Amino acid sequence: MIFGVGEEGGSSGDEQDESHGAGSASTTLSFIFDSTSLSAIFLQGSAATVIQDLTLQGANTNQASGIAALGGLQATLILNSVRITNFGYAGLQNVNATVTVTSSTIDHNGLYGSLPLGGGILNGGALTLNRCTVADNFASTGGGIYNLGHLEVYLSSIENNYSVFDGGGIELEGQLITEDTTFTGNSADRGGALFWDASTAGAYLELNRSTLAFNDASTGGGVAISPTGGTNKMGGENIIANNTGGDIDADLSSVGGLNLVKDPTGITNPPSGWIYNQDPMLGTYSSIDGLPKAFALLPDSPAIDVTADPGGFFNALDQRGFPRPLDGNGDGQALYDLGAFEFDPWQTEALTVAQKSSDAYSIITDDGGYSGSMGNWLHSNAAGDFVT
Ligand SMILES: [Ca+2]
Repeated sequence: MIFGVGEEGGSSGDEQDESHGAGSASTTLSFIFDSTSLSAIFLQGSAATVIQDLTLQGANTNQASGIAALGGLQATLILNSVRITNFGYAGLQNVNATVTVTSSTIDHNGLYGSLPLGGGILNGGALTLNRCTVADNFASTGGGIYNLGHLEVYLSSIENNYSVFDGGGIELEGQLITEDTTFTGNSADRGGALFWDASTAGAYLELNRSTLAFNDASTGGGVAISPTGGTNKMGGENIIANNTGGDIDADLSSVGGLNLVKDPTGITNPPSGWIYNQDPMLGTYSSIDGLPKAFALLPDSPAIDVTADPGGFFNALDQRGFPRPLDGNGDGQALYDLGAFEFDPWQTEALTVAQKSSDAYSIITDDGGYSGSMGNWLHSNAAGDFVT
């Protein structure tokens, strides 16, 4: 469903198929272009536009985007529960507008012909992503996102994007605030998850409480920053680990914060007070209720209960929307964990109990020291103990 008062549908492509799913609130529009086109949906002018419950599907047959927005910063576009997939150019081009994207997926774009800047998203305006997945996009630079403007990413997953040159997940040449977000499976020559070209005046990076793991690059599998200096801020409370090509390639002489970096060999002037050379003990990479995926933390992870000062802006929830901070190590202090996931010992115990038996069970937290058989009953010998 598309509504609003902006100019819509100004594409020069041919709309081949429009189907409304029976009994579903979601609509799919499929596009096959017969010539080079800017986009399937073209937004111009200063009006506000809302698009929701819509799938835009290209055919990778030329360099067209799913949506292009160029009405200026006063023009607002809201995308809610939208999927943009299989377009040959960047799935979403925000040339200079103010765009907010919520609960949406941008995937498998950027695969046609001469590769674009920004396979999933090319942003030159003001863009905010909430609970979004940017996955499996392809570009020359900025596999998932190429950001020249102001970009904020919250509670999202940037995964499996590929860039020939820099920035497998995100190429940053503007301003970036990222919180409670996971980068994984992204690949590039420099900066597998994130490459920051810090030469741009006024550019900055605020990366907070995010997990960058299992990305790949020739250098800086997690993060690469070049050149050094300027307003080099980095952010804090992140996990940057298990990336191929080193976790960070940067001179961090002017950087503070607190981060866990498993492989710091690529860091020039490593900041004091960070956690180095420790395995964060990441668990499964999974999602709840279709939300963007996140890595769990295993019990005894060094990322659990690290700090009372979370930094950043919105720090009451982890990537899954669970409250933080929680007391993850049972010492009576609720401290923030590093990364996008807040470890919940109660949930872990519940899962462990559920896996104990397929039969009905009961739990006794104080069995009075009884040592005889109790069948499927799970018991502990001290009041208040968890059953494990
Ligand atoms: Ca905690």
